[in-house]
Amino acid sequence: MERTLVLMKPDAVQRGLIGEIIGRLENRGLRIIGAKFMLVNRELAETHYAIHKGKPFYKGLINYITSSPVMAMVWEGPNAVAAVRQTMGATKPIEAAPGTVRHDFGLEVGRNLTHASDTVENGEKEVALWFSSKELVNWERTIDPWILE
Ligand code: D4T
Repeated sequence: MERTLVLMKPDAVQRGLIGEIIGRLENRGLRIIGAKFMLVNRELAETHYAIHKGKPFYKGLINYITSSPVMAMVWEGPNAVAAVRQTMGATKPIEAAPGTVRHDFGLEVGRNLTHASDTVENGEKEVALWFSSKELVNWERTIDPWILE
């Protein structure tokens, strides 16, 4: 079972879209196993986005993610990484398919509402960066046999 880190970025929180976006992930059958509403400090932001250091958009990206609270979550399911990326849509909202979060609620890449891990390996790393093992909840969902084969 894969795990993926999902962030509702500050714009999603400010715009009151947390419930809408969580609803889409729940409707798909993904299972939430951790969540916290938090301010992101610069150290965490810089570690999370280390791969983008030096790029022209890096400073704006760090300022954006630290500007206001985020809702950080861990979601689990078969192919959870690809499934969540598909639900969120392409990084640039203008390239995101209709029906995806970024298409339906976004216009600009610097306000693209969510983050979702892009590979299984990064999913594991990012979950470990954002959550301690104590913050992840092991629970059984009674409807799973009707969602998972
Ligand atoms: P995140 O990591 O925020 O989920 O976005 P993606 O995984 O979809 O895309 P990414 O890593 O390529 O980009 C990280 C982050 O940087 C912002 N960005 C990106 C930007 O402001 N301008 C740009 O040209 C690019 C490529 C948006 C997402």
